Amino acid sequence: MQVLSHVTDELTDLIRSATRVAVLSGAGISAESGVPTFREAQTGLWEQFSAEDLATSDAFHFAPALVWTWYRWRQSLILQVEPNPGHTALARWQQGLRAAGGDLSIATQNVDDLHERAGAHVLAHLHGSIFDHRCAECGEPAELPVPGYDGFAAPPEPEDPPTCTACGALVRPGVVWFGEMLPMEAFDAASAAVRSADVVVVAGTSGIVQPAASLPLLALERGTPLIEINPVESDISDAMDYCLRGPSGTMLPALADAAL
Ligand code: BJW
Ligand code: ZN
Repeated sequence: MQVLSHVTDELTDLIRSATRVAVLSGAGISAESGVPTFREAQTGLWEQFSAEDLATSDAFHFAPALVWTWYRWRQSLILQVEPNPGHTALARWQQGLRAAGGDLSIATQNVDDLHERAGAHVLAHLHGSIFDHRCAECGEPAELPVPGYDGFAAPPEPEDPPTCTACGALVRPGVVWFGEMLPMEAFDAASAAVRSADVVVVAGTSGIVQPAASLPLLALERGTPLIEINPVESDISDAMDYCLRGPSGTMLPALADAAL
């Protein structure tokens, strides 16, 4: 494994020759847009809880208003921020490869829409979307207006979730909580993309949460080069061929420049 502070000539040669690139992104790629990562300490109304405590169906069952308001507030925050140079570099790289007959696929653990707003096509949202809603009991989709919170200020108090028009149960966010299955189609598409890639880029994830954290390891089956972008070592750094130690807002534009 090579730990690097910049894109070297060797890495440039590797990237330039790759026509099929698979990118696996996590919360770190949205950090420079102002979206807190999942494992950062929380503030305001939620400071006594870790995000891991709130992202479960048990938490929603026992404290629905608290969990619901956390998600509505996070939606507000995401709507108030913009994609950063990491997102736009991936969109540019994807467009460049597609124009040349290749492809760059993005599978993200993120529930935000910043890749899309940067102009990229996302192959798989492995943990769902924070902007989708469905009934917690019957699964009926629910359309809701944009939340009225200021995403930079904590809401004054928790609000109850709305109820399902079909069965009257509570409406929940369309994300994947701990203990729940990932959407099979998204996981299969991400696996296939990694298996058919010439190079795999893993950006901004701690590599803690399964089964998403095991996706990059599929690249090892064919000896496909793995590149990690993260300012610090992650749980999956040891499996990487190259670790670019820095923020994705700097490293992804450098990789895209090397590629195109
Ligand atoms: C930067 C940066 C910058 C900062 N530039 N980088 C095997 C072993 C042990 C446990 C399990 C296992 N298999 C399954 C489990 C259980 C569980 C799990 O993995 N638990 C772990 C905590 C151990 N997994 C599940 O429950 C999954 N389901 C499942 O396995 O189903 C099968 C099953 C069903 C029933 C019974 C048994 C099995 C579901 C997982 C769902 C995860 N959902 C969440 C919440 C989504 C909704 C929401 O957002 O609220 O997804 S959890 C949370 O973690 C969120 C994230 O997508 C996910 C990953 O986090 P991520 O992206 O890595 O963020 P961070 O914050 O951890 O890291 C950020 C990184 O960025 C850091 O490294 C920074 O350094 C870096 N960074 N600035 C680049 N500028
Ligand atoms: Zn229902």
